[in-house]
Amino acid sequence: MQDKYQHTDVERDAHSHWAASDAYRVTEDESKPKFYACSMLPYPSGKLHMGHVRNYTINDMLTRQLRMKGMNVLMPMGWDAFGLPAENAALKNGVPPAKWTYENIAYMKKQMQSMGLAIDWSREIATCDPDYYRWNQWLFLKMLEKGIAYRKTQVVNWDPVDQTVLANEQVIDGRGWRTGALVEKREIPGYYLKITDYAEELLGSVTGDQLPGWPERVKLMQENWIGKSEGVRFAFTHDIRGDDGALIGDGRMYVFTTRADTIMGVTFCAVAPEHPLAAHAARGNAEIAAFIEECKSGGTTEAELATQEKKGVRTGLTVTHPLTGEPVEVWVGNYVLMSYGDGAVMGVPAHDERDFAFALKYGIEIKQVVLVDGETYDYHRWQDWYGDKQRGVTVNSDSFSGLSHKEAVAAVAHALNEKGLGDLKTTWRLRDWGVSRQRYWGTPIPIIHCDEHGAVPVPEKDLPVVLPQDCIPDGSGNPLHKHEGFHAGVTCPVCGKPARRETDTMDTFVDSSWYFMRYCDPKNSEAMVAEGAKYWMPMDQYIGGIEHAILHLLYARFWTKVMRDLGLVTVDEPFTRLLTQGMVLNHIYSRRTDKGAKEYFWPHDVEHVLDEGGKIVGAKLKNAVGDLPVGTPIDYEGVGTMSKSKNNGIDPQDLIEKYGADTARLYTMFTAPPEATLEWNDAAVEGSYRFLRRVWNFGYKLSVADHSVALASVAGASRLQDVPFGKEAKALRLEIHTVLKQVDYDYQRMQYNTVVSGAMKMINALESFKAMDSAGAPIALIEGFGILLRVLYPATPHITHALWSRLGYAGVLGDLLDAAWPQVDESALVQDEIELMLQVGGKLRGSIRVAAAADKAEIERVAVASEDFQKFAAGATPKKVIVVPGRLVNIVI
Ligand code: ANZ
Repeated sequence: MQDKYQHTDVERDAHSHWAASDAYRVTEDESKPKFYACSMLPYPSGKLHMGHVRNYTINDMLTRQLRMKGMNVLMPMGWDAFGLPAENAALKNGVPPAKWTYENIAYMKKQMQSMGLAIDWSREIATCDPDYYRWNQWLFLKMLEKGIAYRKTQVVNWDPVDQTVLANEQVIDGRGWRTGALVEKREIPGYYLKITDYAEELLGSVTGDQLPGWPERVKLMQENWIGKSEGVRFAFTHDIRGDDGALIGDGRMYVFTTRADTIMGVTFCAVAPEHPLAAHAARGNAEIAAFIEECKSGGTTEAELATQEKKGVRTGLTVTHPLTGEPVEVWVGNYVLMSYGDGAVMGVPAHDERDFAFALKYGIEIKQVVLVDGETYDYHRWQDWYGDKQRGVTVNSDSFSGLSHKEAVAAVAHALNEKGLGDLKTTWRLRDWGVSRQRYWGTPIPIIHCDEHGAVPVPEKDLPVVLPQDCIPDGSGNPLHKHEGFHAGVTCPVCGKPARRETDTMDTFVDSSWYFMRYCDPKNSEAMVAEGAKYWMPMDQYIGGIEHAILHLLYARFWTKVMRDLGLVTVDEPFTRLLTQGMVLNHIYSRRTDKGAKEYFWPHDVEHVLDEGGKIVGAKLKNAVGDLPVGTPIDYEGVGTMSKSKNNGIDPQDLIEKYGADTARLYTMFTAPPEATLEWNDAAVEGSYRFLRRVWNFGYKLSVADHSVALASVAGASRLQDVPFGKEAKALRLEIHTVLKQVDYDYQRMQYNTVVSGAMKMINALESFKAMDSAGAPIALIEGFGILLRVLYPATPHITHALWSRLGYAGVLGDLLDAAWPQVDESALVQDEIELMLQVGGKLRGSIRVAAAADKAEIERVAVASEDFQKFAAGATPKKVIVVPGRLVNIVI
């Protein structure tokens, strides 16, 4: 055995050992309980970042430990290989997205392998592989048949210069990211999936008790996104006619409100810029037309709408209030969404904050109709109580006055219903999922366009529709339009006449909605999923970033339910437990250049400037950077997520090369609990490495003696109870087993940082044990170190594997991969003697040791006689002695 810890040799040996036995390949073994743990599949961006290292190490610790506990564990890996960055790289470097993607995959796979992850690579998937995405296409066809997928027009971002559709993230401040041209909204046809049909069920399991293993905050985010809203939908009648003389909307302008109790406070109505009444008013009115045009270039997300300034124009149209019969003016408002409710709102400035701002700006009447006792209404300033549903009582509302929110809503709904104008209604925020993307690098949508028969589904037998691998996007639209090979020989499945393929591809969220099920049957060419999914699903533990808490998880849940309804799987929910790992952060250092631009500096080039209290007050260069000399003052921005653009990322590869994968793994596990953020700290990386060296050194010292006798007794664990351990050996066993008990609990709750601190306590206890002549000492040591190795193994599998084999544990207890998890020996926890805190007059003055079985009188006697007490009492006699069993003795003098 090498006397020094050589991580490169240790890790190489471990890798070849595992490779030789194909150690992580799993099958559907019915004789064992299964456990399926999976990390969200990475995008093959080029190389691993620290977030990946953290995520996969959590997954690895979980599966390695559960395997030792006798479970059949699956940890798969794959690549979310379609998407925009590959197209952007193609634009920049002229390499086809396929080539770029596969090269990245190869490199990142190597990196993962160097981390020593227990991945079953036989199940690897790349979503850009036709064997995978054919099933996206297949299920899409099934959804079309069932009416879950359908075609309708959609609004897209159009870049008029590049003549291309832009993704939302390619629109920056309303302009195309490449051309800088003002982006237009265009309506084009696309495919949608009816996720709204599943809204109630998707909501039910996040609000009910079906997902106890999910973080509350993620469930709440899903709940808000689905956004079930109970209110009243009703119509304002009118006789506004279009150019054809027909009543627009049959003479009814519908609105949705959650505050029907405020209906008597309506002083205006507002419609979305895309509403038919707005379009009508804009005809022949340049001001309105210009306003609508202006709204088109604004943001479309709800967040953008919520923060932008509320603006509008009067249409000159009026509608009739359904209960008072009074005319109400109609405005066009930029804060009204066409896609929510009916694209129109009743304006109640007195009780809705947006309407209030709008009314103040345009001088619209504000009419108070709700009162909260003891409050005074101020018409110039919004106060929170104006919108208070709980405490409010209706006023100024004729027959609806004096009612609570609930009573008033019911009464108003009833009155509207009597008039045939409206009723109670549930509205959802959730929209159907638009899956068409006007992009190249994605799953082709399996549709053929025929002049005569329109959009015809590709027959199932012709799947997959294979995406050409040789396109190099040039920024001007989807290259599939021009790719003649893609369209060559395509005929209409109905009439057989020449036709063209659909060139839109699917949203990449489709790919990630079910890959975790494909891992279960990765090579099946007959079916999307089969026996494997029956065995492994639902997934027992899913691990990923909080940034996927809404869309990805919602789509995956929806997709699973669709597959269930098609009889493909039997589970309702795909993920039993979810862990959202915290971000990895690092310090950010920057400086304004002479030209006013911001320049970021690598943390290794900078040192902190501290005040007397040790607080960071600034920073300066400790290495010369470019023209800047050592000592140049630099701005310290605090900590933030590691990112390329801020020069504060740490490359895991450097870390692995310098210290080894075990240190990288240990560090990320030790520094923070998995769900908390992790602040980078170079000194702590060093510390992790030093700790592993200590473990190695201890193992090396043990290795020089022959331990076959001790190993034999440790292997036959039941006989350990009979060993007459001496006092010191007993104390060591007490410490080791106490920590083991804590560690067991921490493993169960995936609190891996304290698992590592447990291991540190163990090495401390082992190192400080010197009483080799204590009875049973060698056994206690060999037992203790064997426990330490197993406790540490899931975090640092290489070094522990090496020590386990070289010290002979493997010979008696088997390969560490499948060695039984150590059992807490309850008899080792029984103490002969215990230590109690000694207080005098409530102040800590020392401690005493008493027999564990000592009664109160005996404890009092020992305490009063103790040296610590005598010193402080200085002859005084005890007035009272208080004993808190197992903890302390307090003597009052
Ligand atoms: C009048 C009113 C008075 C409202 C009041 C609120 C407070 P949630 O809870 O999110 O469903 N609304 C309806 N359709 C809209 C649209 N297309 N665009 C923008 N806003 C719309 O919100 C329902 C409320 O959002 C509705 O209730 C409506 O304003 C507004 F004191 O009606 B309320």
